[in-house]
Amino acid sequence: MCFLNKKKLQKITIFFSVIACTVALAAGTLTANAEAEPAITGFVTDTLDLIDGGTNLIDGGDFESTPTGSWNVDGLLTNGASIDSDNPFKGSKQLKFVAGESETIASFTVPVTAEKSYMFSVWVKGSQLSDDNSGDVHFGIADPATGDFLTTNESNNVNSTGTKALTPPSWDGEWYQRGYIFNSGNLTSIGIVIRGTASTAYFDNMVLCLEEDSVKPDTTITITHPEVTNANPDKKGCKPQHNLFENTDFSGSDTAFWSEVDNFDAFLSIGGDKGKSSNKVLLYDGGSEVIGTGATYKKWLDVKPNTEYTFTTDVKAYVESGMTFGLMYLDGNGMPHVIAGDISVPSNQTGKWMIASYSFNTKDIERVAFFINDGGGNAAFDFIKLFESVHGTKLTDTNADPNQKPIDPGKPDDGKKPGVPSTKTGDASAIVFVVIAFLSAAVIGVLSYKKYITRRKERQTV
Ligand SMILES: [Ca+2]
Ligand SMILES: [Ca+2]
Repeated sequence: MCFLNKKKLQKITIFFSVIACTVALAAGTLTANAEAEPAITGFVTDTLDLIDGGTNLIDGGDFESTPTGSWNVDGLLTNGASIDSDNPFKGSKQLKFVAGESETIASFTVPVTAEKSYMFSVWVKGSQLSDDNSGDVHFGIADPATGDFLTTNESNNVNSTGTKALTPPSWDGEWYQRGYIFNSGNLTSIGIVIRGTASTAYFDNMVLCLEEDSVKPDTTITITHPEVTNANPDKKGCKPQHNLFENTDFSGSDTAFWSEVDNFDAFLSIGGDKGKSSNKVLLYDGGSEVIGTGATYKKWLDVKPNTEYTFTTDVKAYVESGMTFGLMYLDGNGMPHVIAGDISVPSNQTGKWMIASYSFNTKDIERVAFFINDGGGNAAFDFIKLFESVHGTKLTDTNADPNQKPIDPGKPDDGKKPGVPSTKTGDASAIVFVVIAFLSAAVIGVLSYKKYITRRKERQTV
């Protein structure tokens, strides 16, 4: 394609365009049988799903079972990537990529037909930025011979010859679908490459298919959302064997249930209550400011659908805290929602053990997460419970007055991420929270990674 049909360039570059076309034609004449270069042809696409009955050229792209081909090769699995079950997007497993201090490159190849248009897509989640995670993962289709990512068809333009890779669009710990359309050009196999330095990201539902087999993602999967059935259940307690949480008074030495979860090390630890050091609790340290990073800890648990459960926890804010917590779930399209609302300790209740508790029906949901959103300040949790309400008993294991009315969890707010407080009409503190949330987002957005790290280091020395 020569420049002559690019209208905006036509007038000013007409002379050079003629030369460029002449050169291109001459080259074409000299290499009449040359095959086309592979190239990305559609960076912005909404057809990132495989049509029903279509063929995914990546065997086991959901990473649920180990197939005989495609990704199950040393080039991928011994180079920073592994199959893990700590963060699945769908099902129970996903690909986890952990890049070390020097650049890590994981790849595998897939046979393709030359001169065909293909769609590549994957769900990706970048871990929160931290001391160990620089947010540097990039991935996409590469030429197996060179390892270079494909260029866009813009590369025919002398002004743009760079290779193009995809990145997680955000490092907020949420899943996003990324992908593009490309032409295989002269390639009969393509490389799927993930590269990065000092970064962690997760991948699931990876698809490579002919473009004609790609369709718009179905965003119309509807579910019946969980419903709060009782904002102050009588039976807030249960026997240990009915509690889905483990080591819920934190006295046990095996802390893996709580600690082997993303973001635990960022702002959580298990240690003595500041008021009574012999009582082990889950300690939240979001620094001395009321504004935190907005990062979220999520401990996922399997639940039965259409079943009533009760959630109860002790919580104490040592100082005024912007930290929020509660239970969340994902809808059929993978979007997060909060059951009831984000719970926060009222500022006039600091320094005292409070109870948060409500009962809800799971409806279509089979997984919920206990989340803690890093909103700043210091707090502690103890005796965390989630149990089927039929097993409910009087609450006896609590640091608080068992007859205390639980903290109002507020209203559910569909379609928002946990940790962004909902606005309650006429509630001045809620408005303050919203301002804080905006400030928090702005702070995170503006601060560079280095400033963020400096801030966390400063906190650690306080
Ligand atoms: Ca999966
Ligand atoms: Ca305890």
